[in-house]
Amino acid sequence: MAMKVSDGVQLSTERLLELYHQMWLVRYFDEKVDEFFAKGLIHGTTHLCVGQEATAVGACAVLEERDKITSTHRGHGHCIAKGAQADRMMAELFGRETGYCKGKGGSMHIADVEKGNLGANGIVGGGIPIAAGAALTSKMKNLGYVVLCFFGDGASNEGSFHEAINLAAIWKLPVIFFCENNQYGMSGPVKEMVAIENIADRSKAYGIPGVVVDGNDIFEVMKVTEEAVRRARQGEGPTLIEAKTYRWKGHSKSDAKKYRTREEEQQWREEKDPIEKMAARLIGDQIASREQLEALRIKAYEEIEAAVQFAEASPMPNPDTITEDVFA
Ligand SMILES: Cc1ncc(C[n+]2csc(CCOP(=O)(O)OP(=O)(O)O)c2C)c(N)n1
Ligand SMILES: [Mg+2]
Repeated sequence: MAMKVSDGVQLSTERLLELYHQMWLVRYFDEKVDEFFAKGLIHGTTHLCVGQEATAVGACAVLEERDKITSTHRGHGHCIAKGAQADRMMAELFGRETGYCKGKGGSMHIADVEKGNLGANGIVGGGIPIAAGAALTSKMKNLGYVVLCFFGDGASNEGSFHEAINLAAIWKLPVIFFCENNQYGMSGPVKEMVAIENIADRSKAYGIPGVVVDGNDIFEVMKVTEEAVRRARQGEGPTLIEAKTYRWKGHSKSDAKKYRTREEEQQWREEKDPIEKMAARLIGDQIASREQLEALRIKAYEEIEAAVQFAEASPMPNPDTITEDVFA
């Protein structure tokens, strides 16, 4: 069986189930990170994307392996969705030698260039010009890949956003600007930080298409992203996508969330859970049974448990290597 998501996207049952499993991998990865932070076993800081699984998984689902992404400070989901190994990611967060940066970088420095992930970024809006630059390389060298740039609602107020989007527009670069509007930038509600209803409308100022999508509906995310990827690949230039979603957890490790209500959180969790939304569609369209989906959830849970075990069993970096891989 297969499901037609749009004119451009037709997915086999196998692929749909793979994506469902990936959504749970993203959720359990960040739930585990939350747990270990609370126990003091992970140091530094981290930003969790629980509740935002459909943007990461849906957007990356319509990319090819050769395509690239740039990520953010809230990037674990992007990483997993672009093919990173959960065990090496977890090891990085635990500061172990087997991690993506040999344990020296942590959450906001994970990159996986082999899979086309140009990296997380601790600088809000920092990935946007990098994405435009990588897209310029693709165009000038005729390499055929497109670049999908993840960034937040807060980042869309940075100068880097406006400068990069303008260059990408005039040069018709193969880039997709994918804004994950999770309603807040730290404690700032987007409604108080942006004077227009939709961030996607900023596209008009640059002469490119802008589209608003339900970021908690993976099928809608795939549909609009596929169209943006098609345009980019055919030399028609960038698209600005704004996916409306919600982060279930606080901004970072210590956040009393005084800037929003528990009722609002409950509403997003109970009525708009992206994983449950996908499950309902798969069951409704008779692609899968509830039991099949449960088995995939459990499989993902076990894989994340194994990732934790791998991280815990891995050695700490040798202190003699402290100056290696460091740029001065
Ligand atoms: C240039 C810069 N300014 C400020 C910060 C501090 N900071 C870290 S995350 C964040 C909020 C970003 O909000 P948004 O882009 O909406 O992403 P979200 O955290 O909601 O995923 C801020 C202000 C930073 N890291 N870099
Ligand atoms: Mg935000």
